[in-house]
Amino acid sequence: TPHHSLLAALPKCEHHLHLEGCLSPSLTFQLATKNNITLPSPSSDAAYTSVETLTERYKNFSDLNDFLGYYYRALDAIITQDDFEMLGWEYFTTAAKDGVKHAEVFFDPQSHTARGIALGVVVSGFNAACKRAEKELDITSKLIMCFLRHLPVQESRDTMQAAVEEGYFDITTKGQDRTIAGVGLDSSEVGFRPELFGEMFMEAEKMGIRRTAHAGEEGDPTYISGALDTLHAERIDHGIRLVEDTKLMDRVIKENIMLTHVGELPIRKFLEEGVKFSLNSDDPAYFGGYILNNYCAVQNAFDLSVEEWKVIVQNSIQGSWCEQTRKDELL
Ligand code: ES4
Ligand code: ZN
Repeated sequence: TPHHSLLAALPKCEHHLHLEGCLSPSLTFQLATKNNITLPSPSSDAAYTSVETLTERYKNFSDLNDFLGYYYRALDAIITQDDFEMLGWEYFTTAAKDGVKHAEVFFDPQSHTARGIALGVVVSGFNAACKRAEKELDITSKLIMCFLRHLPVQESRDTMQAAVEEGYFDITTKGQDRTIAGVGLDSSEVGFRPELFGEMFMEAEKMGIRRTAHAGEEGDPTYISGALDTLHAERIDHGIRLVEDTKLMDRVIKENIMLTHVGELPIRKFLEEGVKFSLNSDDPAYFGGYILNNYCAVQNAFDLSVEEWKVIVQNSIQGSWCEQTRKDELL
């Protein structure tokens, strides 16, 4: 597109990227072979016949749960600490090419610990990728540990407790080089209300841990207000359905809540009303592209002015959880 190089040069901050969502079909097959893991047989699901058929299937998800089924299944191929570091590195090298300067990235520990992989293996692998990205790519980063809301809340509590006890949060660490700054909430939304996780998030807040939650992606606006009221979410991931509730929209503006990865649909409205949002990669291996692709798609759809892009970029720097000195460098 004509604006590609202009958009590529913008100093981007990413707030909505699932590291597991960077697992491409080719990397899935590659790791499955290396680790001797059997993916579903093509006779049970023809999508697993080849990299090409799986890639094709990824273009036709019917809804969030259809996507999540493939997303969780592919993770079976990831086993070792090096695998996690490689997946993280896959993200950071691509992000660097797209002009990302600071990235706050999600991971889903329960999708791995449920398969018998130690939390420390997951965290250390991703953490290593973060450290390497800072050194070699000039990308600063934070990890956000997400809880899978479709699983029993007790499993999330156990995960939280293990992460605190093992010292993985950057606020609780004792001189170790850790990067987990916050907690999030993801997976199937409808029927798994944010309120279920209220107590946990309040404990996290007391410890000084940052908080965000997927809300209003498929769930109605009460999922957004629930996340603000009971999780004290500092950002809302997606939040597309905020457009349905103007009163809530006023609150989001007043409380300076940033939405992440809103997609194309309500962008013009959010810009006009003054709702802050950032554009992000989300699950690039599944939804056809990294952050720059999404910047370009928005430009193609809305033909935004340079001034409007400036607002988007500045809001995404200000809405980051990095140190003020880093923000000053990027602004
Ligand atoms: C996700 Cl797009 C999306 N929504 C909810 N949970 C997720 N986990 C990974 N991608
Ligand atoms: Zn997401």
